[in-house]
Amino acid sequence: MSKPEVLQMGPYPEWDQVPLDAAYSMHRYFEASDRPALLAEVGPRVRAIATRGELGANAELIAACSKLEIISVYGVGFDAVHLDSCRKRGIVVTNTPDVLTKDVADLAIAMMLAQWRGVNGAERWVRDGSWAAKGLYPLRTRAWGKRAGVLGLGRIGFEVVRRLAGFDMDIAYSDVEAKPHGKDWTFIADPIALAARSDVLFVTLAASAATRHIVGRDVLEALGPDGLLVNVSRASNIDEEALIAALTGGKLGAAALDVFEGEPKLDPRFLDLPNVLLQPHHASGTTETRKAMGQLMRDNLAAHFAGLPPPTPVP
Ligand code: 8YV
Repeated sequence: MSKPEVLQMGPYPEWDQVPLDAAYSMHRYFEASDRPALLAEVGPRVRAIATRGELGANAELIAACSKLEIISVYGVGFDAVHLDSCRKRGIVVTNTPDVLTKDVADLAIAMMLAQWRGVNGAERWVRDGSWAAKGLYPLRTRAWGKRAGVLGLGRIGFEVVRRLAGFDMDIAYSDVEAKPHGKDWTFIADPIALAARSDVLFVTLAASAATRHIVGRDVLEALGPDGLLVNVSRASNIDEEALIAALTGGKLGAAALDVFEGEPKLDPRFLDLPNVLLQPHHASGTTETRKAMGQLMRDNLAAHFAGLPPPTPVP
């Protein structure tokens, strides 16, 4: 029997690519010099799209694949997949939740510590000879005991909060409603009020049209000139224009960002801001987690083509 044809939106590590190539006829969309021509040729035969969280699959692409049955996302976020098209045509969408949660939370905490304790600058201080030439590194901000706000108490937000509790922090969160698993922390429905009582605000919301720019000027200014914003969710949750304005105008103290509009080509103004920590969307980027994500993405495809329900369909 011929192998199912799969359109591949981006590269995967070899440990995923080899089994994918063995089980399916993979068409590498991201490598095609003429993508529309590739789509016109293979689109009508493609039964699955294998994609990544940040790449998704847009309406045009889905429309070009008339026999599409499943979109398997390597990542927890499926905001870049055009869900309406999928719903209308009964296309299954799967993602890789849970396996990456703790890594994303770890990086969020690392970013907070790096900013408050000046880890990158202190390292440069040693390397460039400033320690020997100028003496002690300028004092930084204490992390433990601070007031933390978490915007979105889903799986990742919950793991961030658990870690923050180890820093003896006063913790509050916002979500659409108070969560049973959030009973030990203060629920504040309004993101502006949450920001106003926080020294650090973590954005851990699953992105959707409803959350677009939920962190706008009001939230940023409520966080204030001494506040720190940490984003490990999606860039669309933050109004980047407002963020750059707040950071340059002294209305917001600092930011630590793992995600950007138009990434990897981020707004060049970020590169000139000394009060921003920039990360290359790698919150899930550990070998252990990426292997688990790849396995789960392949398990979803394999179950579907075996006529079984995939393990992690999106709701
Ligand atoms: C990416 C992510 O999928 O989980 C998500 O939603 O955005 C990430 O884990 C990862 O960078 C691989 O592309």
